[in-house]
Amino acid sequence: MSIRKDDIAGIGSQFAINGIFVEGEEVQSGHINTTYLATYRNEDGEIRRYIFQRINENVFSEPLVVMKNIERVTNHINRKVFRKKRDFGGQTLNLYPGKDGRNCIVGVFGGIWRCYNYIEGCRTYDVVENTRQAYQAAKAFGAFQDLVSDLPIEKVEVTIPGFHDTPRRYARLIAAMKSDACDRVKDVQKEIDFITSRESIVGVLLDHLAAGRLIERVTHNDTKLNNVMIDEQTDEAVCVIDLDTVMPGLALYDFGDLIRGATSPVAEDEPDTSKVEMRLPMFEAIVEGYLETAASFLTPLEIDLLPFSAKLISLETGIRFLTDYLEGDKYFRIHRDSHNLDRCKTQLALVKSIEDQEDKMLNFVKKWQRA
Ligand code: GN1
Ligand code: MG
Repeated sequence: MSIRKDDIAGIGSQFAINGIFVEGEEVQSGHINTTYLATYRNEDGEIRRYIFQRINENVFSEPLVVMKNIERVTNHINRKVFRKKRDFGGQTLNLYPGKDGRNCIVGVFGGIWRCYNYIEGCRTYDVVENTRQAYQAAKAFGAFQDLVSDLPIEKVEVTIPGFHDTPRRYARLIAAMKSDACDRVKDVQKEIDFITSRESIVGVLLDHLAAGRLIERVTHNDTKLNNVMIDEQTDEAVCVIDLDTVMPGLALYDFGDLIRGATSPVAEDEPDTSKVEMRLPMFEAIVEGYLETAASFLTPLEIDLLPFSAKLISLETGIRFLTDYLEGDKYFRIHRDSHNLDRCKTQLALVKSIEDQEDKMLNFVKKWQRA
């Protein structure tokens, strides 16, 4: 889909926002939705910026349910934040309604669009630069889980069934491998062997859930480092974004995804996997940040499983990238040939790096538990 400046202005004209449209540009981030940053000038000359986002209906087959979840969660968080006068640096995520009062509009090419405030003075990072950022991001996601911990779970609907069902992801990879629709299996035998030799771990968390040892909570489900807005001046996490996958889930998948996304010195699609590494100081900073805000509601078993969760979701994400590669790159947006394969390889390298350090990771968590 290519979209012109006029189209962006046209989308904006359907939302209940003030001012004159100045400019709009695409934000090249995220693998799923299409995002634009739009600038407006109010009558008094004040500049206001907004995010317009088109929901990917290939991924979210029920965009209106996604919007209902987001509305509930942002309302819940904003009510609490205002009541307690607590606000991570002064900004929270708000939905701007359409002029008809609904939480989204039908815009160009029939797509479903929503409008958020732009979180000013902040930026996102694809690669973590220091332990402070890692700590801050983890603290923000822990705080997010804490803020929604009293939102009844039935108020949030499942928008992508089996999203973090690792056994199901694994089964889909095996099916993709068998059908080999794009004749690519021959190039990825090493990756397939790596994954299949770890089949025994894919069900561990869901088995605990089925046995009643873990419970579902309202979780974010996509706690990548670049889904948290970080203050450019202070490096403090200001606000968690990308609420599309907020659903009932396991807190552990959120924690693990933080380790996956904020411990390696290179990006998720780095072609040279020898550079991929789960760096222990980043892990420790994430544990400390996360537990600062999440320890009050986590169970001892959840805390024990923190290191394992990092390994599992890295494997799961590797499985998802490889499946998409074998199926012809239909899910994750790619920017080059073999992009999904490169992404898969970094995930598997991360799994290996975590395995090599799992004892040390566990020791750190145990030390924290005893303190
Ligand atoms: C996708 O949209 P984005 O880039 O924040 C994906 C996540 C993956 C992530 C991997 C709805 O997130 O599950 O972990 O890519 N989101 C969806 O980078 O599938
Ligand atoms: Mg995102």
